Amino acid sequence: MKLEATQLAAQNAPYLDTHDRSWDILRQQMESKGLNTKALLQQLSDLQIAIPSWALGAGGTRFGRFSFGGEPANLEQKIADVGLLHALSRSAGSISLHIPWDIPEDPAAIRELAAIHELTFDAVNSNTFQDQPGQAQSYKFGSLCHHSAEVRAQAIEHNLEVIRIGQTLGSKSITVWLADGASFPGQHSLRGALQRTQDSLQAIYRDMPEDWRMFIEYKPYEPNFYSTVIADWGTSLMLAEGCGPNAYTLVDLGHHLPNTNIEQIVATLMMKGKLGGFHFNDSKYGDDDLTVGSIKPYQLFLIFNELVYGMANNTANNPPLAWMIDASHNLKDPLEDLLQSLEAIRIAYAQALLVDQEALADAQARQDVTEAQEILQDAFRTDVRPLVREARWQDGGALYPIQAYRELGIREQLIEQRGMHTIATGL
Ligand SMILES: [Mn+2]
Repeated sequence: MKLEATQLAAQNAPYLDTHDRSWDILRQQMESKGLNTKALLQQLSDLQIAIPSWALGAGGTRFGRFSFGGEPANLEQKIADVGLLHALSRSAGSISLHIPWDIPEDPAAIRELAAIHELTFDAVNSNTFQDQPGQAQSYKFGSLCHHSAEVRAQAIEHNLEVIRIGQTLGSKSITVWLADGASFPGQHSLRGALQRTQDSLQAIYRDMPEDWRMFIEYKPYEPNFYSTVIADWGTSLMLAEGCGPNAYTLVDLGHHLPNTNIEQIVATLMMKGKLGGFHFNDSKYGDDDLTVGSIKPYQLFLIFNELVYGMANNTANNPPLAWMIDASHNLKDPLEDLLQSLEAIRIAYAQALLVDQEALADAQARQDVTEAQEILQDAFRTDVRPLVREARWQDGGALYPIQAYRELGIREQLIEQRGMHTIATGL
């Protein structure tokens, strides 16, 4: 199913007046502060977030999974779902594939289908945290870190295979996330496991095409509960530097111990030009994979503030970032949940763009702590939703994406086409 521009225009029509009034007020406010609203609209329009192919069905926990009607049953339907998200939000212009869950059988046809939905292929993701049917070696005790050279060789080859599949679709980067670790002290040599992981990553990097980038994701715990081999950003950065200039650290918001200062990690990595990618979600306690902005919107804003600062002061040539939503939806309609995440990301970005960086630097130089806080909070407390809406509307999207999704009866149509009991591949 594909949304047509005329359908969205008709859907927007009754709400245009109300939107225009709120946009006029905000635009005048911003312009009186000397902000260039045209430039802001363009910056918002340029921020495109990848949707992972595993996020379109209902997620689950280790206690159970409750399916959702009309889930996409194959890659073609997943692309159609991302196409719907992009048509409504104009901010989900790419898809991130997980291999082997979504191996394209006919890459040319898949590329063509993606193009119809105005989508490109972002980073591909490897999987050595599960065993696949027919696989010779098991990853039960690790993959790239494994004691056995045969297991490591199989895991290295899998990553290279993922890169080859990505090449057929026009991807230019691979994200490596490892579940490798130990659940009990003494289970493996901490140093030995790290050394083997470094050697394995270097082997993948050596065979990676020159125009590709490798993103190394970290996570402090889970599924192993005593130690994760790549536990934190420092370890990831060290491994990336050990691989070479095209290897970068990837920050997943949920992959930190509680209360970690993630914005500081962003600032540090961008200072070194080594922040490659970003996985968005939100959490209260651990890797909860909740909707972006649902728990800690101020933290998300502070992170975007560092990203905006880093992009504007890019002395270390940090490349453009690969943005992706990495959340799970146990309760909500996955598409509605993703629309909420996309909106939260654009809102935080818009708020960060409002920060008066000059005034902030001046307040910092004068040690005026109160004023510095006022500057940040003034931006954060601005209701930027009319700005985000205007950018989306100018790009041909829905003024109110979730409302449009519901009024157009999209889930009902998907259930009618696909049935109540389809299950999307993924965890
Ligand atoms: Mn992630």
